[in-house]
Amino acid sequence: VGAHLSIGSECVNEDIVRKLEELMKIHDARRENESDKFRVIGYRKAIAALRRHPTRIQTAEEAGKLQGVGNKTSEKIMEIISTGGLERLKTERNDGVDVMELFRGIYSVGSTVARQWYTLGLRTLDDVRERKAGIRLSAAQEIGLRYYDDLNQRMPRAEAGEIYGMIKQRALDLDPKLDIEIMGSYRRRKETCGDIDILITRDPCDGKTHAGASRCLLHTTSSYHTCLGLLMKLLRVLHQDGILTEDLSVSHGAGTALEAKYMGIGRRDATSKRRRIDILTIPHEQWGGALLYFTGDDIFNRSIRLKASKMGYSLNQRGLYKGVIRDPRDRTVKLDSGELFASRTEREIFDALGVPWQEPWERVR
Ligand code: DCP
Ligand code: MG
Ligand code: MN
Repeated sequence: VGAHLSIGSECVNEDIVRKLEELMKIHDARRENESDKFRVIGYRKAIAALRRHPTRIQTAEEAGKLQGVGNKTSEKIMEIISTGGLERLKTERNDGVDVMELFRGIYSVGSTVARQWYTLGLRTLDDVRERKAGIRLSAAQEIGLRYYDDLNQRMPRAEAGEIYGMIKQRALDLDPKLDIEIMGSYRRRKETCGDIDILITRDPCDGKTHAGASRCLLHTTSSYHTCLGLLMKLLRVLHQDGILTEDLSVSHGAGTALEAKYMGIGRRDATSKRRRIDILTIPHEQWGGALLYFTGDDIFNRSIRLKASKMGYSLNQRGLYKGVIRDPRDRTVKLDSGELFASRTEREIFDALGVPWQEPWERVR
């Protein structure tokens, strides 16, 4: 932990990091195929390793030893060291990449829409505002366009903490028995946050043990009402108090997936920038699974999910499942969703996987 966590502080390999970051951005903006996606992940790992490396990289051998740095990347690193440039950047970067990056900065605009607009001849945000070529925007995209500058800036950690505190207070005013936690980059102690990720649940039995779960009234009533009903009440209060300003989406799971998720925009006070806010309400027994997933980071999630699947489990945002049967022809299709094995706490999941405990701020790329 330590030094590399402070973003903005220079590291001894900063020039290499910058060039690789630029190349990563190009592949991220382009996203024509799966290989672009894997390249992005690969470069992210390599960049993280470079940032952690305390000394100046000088040889290809040294570069190759870094986590996530393969032959091709180490060749690029050597090129940067010896020439100060990277030929690949010139050949890959073109007008389309920059414009797609600009458009993808609009909330809810992905690479497909960005490419479409580019193909239609749009080049600037003004083109989008004028609805050039007759393009249409969804409600969320319109909000994304209106607050483009605000939403493309990360907020200081302190501001995320303040907004979280305000939301937590309103939630506890509604029901003092709620469990509330902030997740994502804030929980990992990053210095800046892209958004605010909040998890809410409630123990239906108030922590008391019952002879059987079915005896507990709230266990037999559908958690659906607990999740969505509570969330709606909270959203109303937050709007009344001016903490939430715009809604982007509300969704809830059907059937046995009883969580509800809110995505919206809010601000600390009328003079502050608008910030992205995510609020998730979940059934009590999924607390650990949700906390683990939404604390991330996403690279950490990938590796712990891989570990779970190698052990015959399946890990998702609801928890660790045992006995999942996948279609051998298409591993993404579950023939049997298995049974929930561990999910109440993060520790329970780490233990089940035999993974030594890692604090949230140690789970970093
Ligand atoms: N997550 C994931 N895979 C995704 C999206 C999210 O595993 N495709 C998990 C890991 C993230 C967490 O959810 O850490 C929260 O998502 P955010 O997009 O809010 O990411 P962070 O909070 O980590 O960073 P930021 O400061 O940019 O919000
Ligand atoms: Mg976040
Ligand atoms: Mn988020």
